[in-house]
Amino acid sequence: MNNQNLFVALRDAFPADLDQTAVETDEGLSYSWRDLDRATAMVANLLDSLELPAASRIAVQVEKSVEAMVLYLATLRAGHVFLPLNTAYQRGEIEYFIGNAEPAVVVCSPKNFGWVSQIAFTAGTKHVFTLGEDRSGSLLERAAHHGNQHTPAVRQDDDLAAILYTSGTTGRSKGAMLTHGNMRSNAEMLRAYWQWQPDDVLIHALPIFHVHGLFVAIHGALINGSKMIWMSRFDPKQAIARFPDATVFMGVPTLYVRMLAEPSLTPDQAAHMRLFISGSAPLLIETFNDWQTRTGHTILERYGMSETVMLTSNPCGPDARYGGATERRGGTVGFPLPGVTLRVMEDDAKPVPPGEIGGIQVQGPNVFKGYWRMPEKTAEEFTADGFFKTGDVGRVDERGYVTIVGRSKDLIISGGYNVYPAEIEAAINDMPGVMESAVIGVPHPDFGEVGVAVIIARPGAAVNPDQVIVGLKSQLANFKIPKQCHVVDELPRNTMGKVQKNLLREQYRGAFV
Ligand code: MLC
Ligand code: AMP
Repeated sequence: MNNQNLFVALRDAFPADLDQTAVETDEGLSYSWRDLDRATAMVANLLDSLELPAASRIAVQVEKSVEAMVLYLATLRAGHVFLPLNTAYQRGEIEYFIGNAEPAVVVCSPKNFGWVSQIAFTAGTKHVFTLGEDRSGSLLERAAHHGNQHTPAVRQDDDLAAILYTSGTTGRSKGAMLTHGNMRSNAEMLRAYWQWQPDDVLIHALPIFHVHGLFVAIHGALINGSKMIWMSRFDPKQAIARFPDATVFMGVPTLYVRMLAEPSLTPDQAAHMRLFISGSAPLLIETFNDWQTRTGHTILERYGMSETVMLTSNPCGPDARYGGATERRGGTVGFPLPGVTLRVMEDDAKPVPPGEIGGIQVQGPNVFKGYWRMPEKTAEEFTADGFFKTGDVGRVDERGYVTIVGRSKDLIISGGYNVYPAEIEAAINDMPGVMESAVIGVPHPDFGEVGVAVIIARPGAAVNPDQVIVGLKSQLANFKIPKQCHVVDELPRNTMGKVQKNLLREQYRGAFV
């Protein structure tokens, strides 16, 4: 039977000479393609030895390292389902994800073993391993006893490969179920659309627990047999210093803003680069223009989601579907990718006239299978004719370029991370003395957008904004913490009594810029 396991597609793209360098790290380590093949085999053999049911969830909260990527690939290879977790998540958040996903295996940083293993064992997880960023921990110790040959598990396009938790405007986080077919089709299509070249080298500077760093970047390089320059964390000086050795860079807008602040960013320094890609959050037109001026390169902006991997992209070369268009238009996210159908709808029901604004809906082989164990939520997010409602609001111009103008979901995107105000408000409202709160996103020069909390105290109670921040930090990932907290007498409301967040956004929009 034809094996549609994503790992097989990635492995098939390894270069014939397995001794070439596949990954070079900022610590000066080098991994060959053979190293990746053997290491993924050893970890896959370890997973096989645990005799887990097929498609078990493998939940992973570890610092970025090449071995963490190996664990991801080994999970695919063994036919299980990868569940990446942001290292910023705190106890309550992890408790929810593990309780909801019921992983068979949890892998955490050695320093977190105490509390993470307690949560995992309580939730019924049988195996907890550790993996440090310096290759320490029980995962690799155990894998070292296993063979370095492994036959990939047979998986079909529709089988689950990963679950990515995304928050929502109401209720708890939902696990978006992505299949081998979703990700393979997207990776193969992007390879062609972004015109990956045989000698491309990718600078990998993003975290590997979300779509951008884990799928778009890693799959992009691997499915083209391209080397990666691996940065354990983003440093603008270091990234720019490596431009002469690389050709492709992928980043969220904050990464571009930070590199623009570096005097070393010059056309000469960027001369060897072929392609700069931005996504996960809106790229300001100033950043787009400044990048062009400072480097001579035009950033290619694209748009995607955890639920769909990549949806649209500005052209890399001429796009025959759009009259051979080559222009990368700042402020737009380009064209629907080949195979993706995108439509803009009014009230989720009828198409808007061309150029008009509405809700963006999509369909394609990249669109996820649904939310983990939430059939009602899944049904709510799809239309009767099978389109996924992205929650993004936009328009398509006469030339076919898609522009995102806003979101119907109450969401803040800060430095490329999603922050759902409802989650922060719920945590604030639970604090002593708080009557009500509203969290809004306001412009920020570095993160693009950040959260600001506006709070009303109960009559007679005093709420200390600093205490609110301290309280939130103990419960929530650091990037979710509002950068300012104001205690006020009242919140603006409409006639129905609903808080008018648009007025609050207006009031605080100058807080950081
Ligand atoms: C860090 N901080 C943030 C933040 N990142 N605050 C708001 N938003 C963020 N994104 C805060 C921390 O809480 C901390 O505050 C302080 O900044 C320093 O933390 P740090 O960890 O040292 O920050 P730094 O390393 O500078 O991180 C910034 C960053 C990082 C931009 C490099 O946020 C990042 O890697 N972002 C990329 C996110 C990403 O990959 N998104 C892809 C999603 S996929 P304090 O107070 O604690 O000191 C997706 C789909 C798609 O959206 O289309 O791709
Ligand atoms: P996530 O749930 O983390 O995958 O985030 C997906 C959301 O990020 C999308 O629904 C968009 O709102 C936003 N997004 C991704 N890429 C872009 C982009 N290029 N421009 C504007 N918003 C984007």
